[in-house]
Amino acid sequence: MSEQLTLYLHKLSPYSQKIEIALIEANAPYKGHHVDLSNKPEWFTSIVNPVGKVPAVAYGGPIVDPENPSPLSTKIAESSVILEFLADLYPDSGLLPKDLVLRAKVRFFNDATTKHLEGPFYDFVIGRGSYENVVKGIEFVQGLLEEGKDFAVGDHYTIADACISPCLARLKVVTETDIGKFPVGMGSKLGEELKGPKFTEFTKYVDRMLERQSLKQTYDKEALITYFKTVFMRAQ
Ligand SMILES: N[C@@H](CCC(=O)N[C@@H](CS)C(=O)NCC(=O)O)C(=O)O
Repeated sequence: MSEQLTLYLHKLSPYSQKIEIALIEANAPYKGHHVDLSNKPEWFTSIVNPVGKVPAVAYGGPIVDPENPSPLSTKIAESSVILEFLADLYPDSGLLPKDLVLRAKVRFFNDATTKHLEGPFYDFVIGRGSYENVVKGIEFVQGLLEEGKDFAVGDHYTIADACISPCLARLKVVTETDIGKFPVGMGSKLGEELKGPKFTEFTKYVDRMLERQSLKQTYDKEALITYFKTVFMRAQ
């Protein structure tokens, strides 16, 4: 039996959401604790994650108040590291396939989607990236998807799906609402482009991922839209 696991998270953080999704997909018990990033508690940076970012995990040790973390638990940060840790902790969950080639494919998918889609997309949303790079990223990801398969890699849900899903949810919001610091209309234009025949495989994959219970359970679309409106309000 695994030991206690406390996940320090922020409800609007896509990186935190990757971890919550993976935990739910693995049917793993955990305690989620929300960290106020606008007023970070001292104990969080001094004991849990010196970098001050969520997600972070405290694993093992006694069961304690999350705001008073035990020195006996192991603290782990960085969503990519935590995803792999969960896959190792729950080897029967299928979060990482047993087959070595498929495992490598999962890791490549995560590396590629982070670099080619997540990075360019978040840059685009904050007004520092280009539309073309987002489209290239989508093309790249689509190129990794195998026709007729439901998941990113192989025949099961893996950390590859968990890793990309929060970004897909935000892509959907941006294309539906046109909220972002890019020039007016570019978000909607991307939405229209994604409806075309060129991106059928990608769009079908997005729809499948957004239908997962683990995604729905960890994602408050209205709260995200409200947050995006506040943060990415364009100058008039
Ligand atoms: N590379 C990190 C990124 C984590 C990250 O940027 N988290 C943001 C929330 S989405 C954060 O905690 N920001 C607070 C801060 O930087 O002060 C990961 O994958 O875990």
